[in-house]
Amino acid sequence: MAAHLVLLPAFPAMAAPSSAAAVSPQRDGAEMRIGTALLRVTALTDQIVRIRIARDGRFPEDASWAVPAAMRKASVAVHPTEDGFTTAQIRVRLADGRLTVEDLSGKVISQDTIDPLTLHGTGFTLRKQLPISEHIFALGDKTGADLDRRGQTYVDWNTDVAFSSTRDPIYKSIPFFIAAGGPGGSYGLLLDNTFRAAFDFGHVDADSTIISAPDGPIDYYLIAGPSTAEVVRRYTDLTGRAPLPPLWALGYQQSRYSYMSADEVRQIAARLRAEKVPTDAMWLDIDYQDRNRPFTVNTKTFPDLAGLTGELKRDGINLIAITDLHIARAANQGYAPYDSGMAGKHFVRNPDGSTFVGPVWPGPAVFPDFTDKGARDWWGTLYKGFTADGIAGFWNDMNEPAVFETPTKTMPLDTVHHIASDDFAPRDATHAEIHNVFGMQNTRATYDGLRKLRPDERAFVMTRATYAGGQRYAVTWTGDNSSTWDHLRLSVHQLINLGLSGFSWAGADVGGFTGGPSADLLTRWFEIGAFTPIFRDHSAQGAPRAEPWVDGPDHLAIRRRFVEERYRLMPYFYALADLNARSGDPLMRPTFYDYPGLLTARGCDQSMAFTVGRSLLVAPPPKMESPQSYDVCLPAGGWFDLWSGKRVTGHPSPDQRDGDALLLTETPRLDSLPVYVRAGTILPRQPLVQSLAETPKGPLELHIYPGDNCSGNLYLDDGHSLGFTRGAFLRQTIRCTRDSRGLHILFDKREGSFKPWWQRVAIIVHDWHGSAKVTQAGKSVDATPDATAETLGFEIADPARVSEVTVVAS
Ligand code: NBV
Repeated sequence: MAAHLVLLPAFPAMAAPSSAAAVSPQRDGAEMRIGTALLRVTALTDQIVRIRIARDGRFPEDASWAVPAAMRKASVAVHPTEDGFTTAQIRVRLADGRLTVEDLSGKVISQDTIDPLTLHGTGFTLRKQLPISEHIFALGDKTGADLDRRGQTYVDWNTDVAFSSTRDPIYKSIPFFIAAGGPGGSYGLLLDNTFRAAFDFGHVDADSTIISAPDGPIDYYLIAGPSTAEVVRRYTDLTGRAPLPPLWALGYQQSRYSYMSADEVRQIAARLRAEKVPTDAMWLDIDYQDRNRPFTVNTKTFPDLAGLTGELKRDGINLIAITDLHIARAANQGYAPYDSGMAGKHFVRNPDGSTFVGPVWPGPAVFPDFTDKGARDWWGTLYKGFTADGIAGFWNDMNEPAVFETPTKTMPLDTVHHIASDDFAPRDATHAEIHNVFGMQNTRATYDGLRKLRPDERAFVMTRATYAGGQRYAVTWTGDNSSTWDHLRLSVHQLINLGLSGFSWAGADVGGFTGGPSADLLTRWFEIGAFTPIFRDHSAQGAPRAEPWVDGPDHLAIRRRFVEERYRLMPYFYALADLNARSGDPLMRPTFYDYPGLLTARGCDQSMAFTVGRSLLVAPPPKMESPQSYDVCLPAGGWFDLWSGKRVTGHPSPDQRDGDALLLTETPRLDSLPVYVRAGTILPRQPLVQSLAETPKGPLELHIYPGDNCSGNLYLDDGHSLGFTRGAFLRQTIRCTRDSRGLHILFDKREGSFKPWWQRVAIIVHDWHGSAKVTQAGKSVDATPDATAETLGFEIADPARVSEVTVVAS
């Protein structure tokens, strides 16, 4: 049975009367009465409208954890119409008590069903039409058989659970979905309600999207596209963007629950270096602590944490430490987090006013009241010791919050939190309201604390639980997955959907957390993991080891090759990171993000394919264990094989719906992963390093894959400070065009003051046959054709200024 029906059985349902009164125009929207309820639509921008329904005519307070006040206060003037209004981009109709959003040509973007609102007690249900052509995405990393969520029902309730591919709810609640493929294009819907909300996409009723919550405001945002990319960008305008992470966070990261001592950490680090697996971070899980108490160190096994971090740092490895939120209830034992937290009244309370105590890793524990800014500020100060010790980043786990020895896995719903934050009126709130934002506010406290302690450094926080907008404070990972092929497949869908939900920085435990991967599975996971935003190998206590070398030299060699490829592609990844921080475009995307025709492609099994930026298309075997060949859909325009550098030719698809896409038949091989480069890409690469802290030796490489709209981006800064916000960065677009005279490579004006590590740039033109004459500012440049590789290569001085290079066949 659908979860939303299970959730709301206690109240007699009451359909709001559909005979609506007249629409009253407002400067920035319109209002309409529906029985005793009042519906208000406000245009925040020309493509984002906010819909609030006051059940008794009075709106609840205008405050939000997801949408910062400045954005909620934004508005544009609208043009009133008979049944609603228009903005410069969309038309909003409020006829018969139903909300319809159309584009200006009259194509429906989103439309309520008949009788779209039911009020039941404190709860409500909203119904939207789900046209046959619509597919559903985002909603965080919720599980499912497919990337598309259509036909499924989901509940938002942050839950600590070692999940399966059908399990819901799991750790995060991001009540935002994208409907793509409808008549008016893609739209997004954010339900800004922190209670246990439910979403049903055509499961209960094949033609309806049903949204419900047992309590809280009826408050949601509709974001028009028409493209999915525009929806995602606007969603991150609304809820904020993930900040640019430190460069090292893009490198390979090695973790385990747990590396038990400083010596073990040293040994693993030494082995990574000896085996030449490039690495930038290592993680300390709970066993580095004294009796599992957050913000302590077991000084027997980790006698000199500062010494260890310094040593690793000199070797180019950053140390990240877990700091769970459950503070041990350890009175009078010199445990400062407990003593200072109690003194400041910073913990969550029982209804009778006493401090709530629940068992977690340290035994009886107390829980910081993260919705109170005072408690958040106090929490932030707890990082002082670790930042002084040189710990580079922090891991906020268990923040659903997980509580042991209770069937609900969390605290009772009537536990009392205090809200004193943002533009909320100060008040107490029950856990039923706060549960889903608890983890997000935990990461906010950590992030803000780190920003204060190291004001000019980028803060790196990773979280398990979060809510819409949480991308402003932390990166995330998908929690306790299993070492199965099914979970590797699932992880691709989870990471794509997280990217569409604002969480562009996300990873899944490479190899799987529980169970221990087979050699083949771990190898394949490294291959795919190398193209995911956060690339971290992690495994559970008691599970077989999962470091890259565990299955012998042949597997290690393949895994190393993929880690190396990630490092060589770092200039491309970092330029995507910069774009992401400014636009919201995720790094890892569904193929239809940049190639909308692929949304409905049928001639190929697209279920594992994804793009990294617009230029790289990664196409793992859709049936992961099967040796059977499969067809990859390559959108029109031409593609190159990343590994051979050569142009690939596909065959036309027999299915009309595939548009102009070509199909390419691939046969799975464990030692390779099909990755294609869009024709029209200028792909930056760098010489191999073992750590991103190392200065690469040699020239920057620019690989030119000729094609339409040919361009590429460079972005660089010091990789760790906020200097880039003050101009200390390098940003440059490079374009290429072809005409009867040959190929022209144009270096645009460079922005920013940062000086690059390279003095020379090596240019490799792909799909080049024969010799050539290359000139730059009238001077000829030596160029070497390679008949086997079908390339032309030459080197120029760093093109810091606007310049043009011309390549003419000779
Ligand atoms: O801190 C231990 C683990 C951690 O390794 C894992 O990644 C988290 O998802 N943590 C959960 C606590 C309990 C695991 C059984």
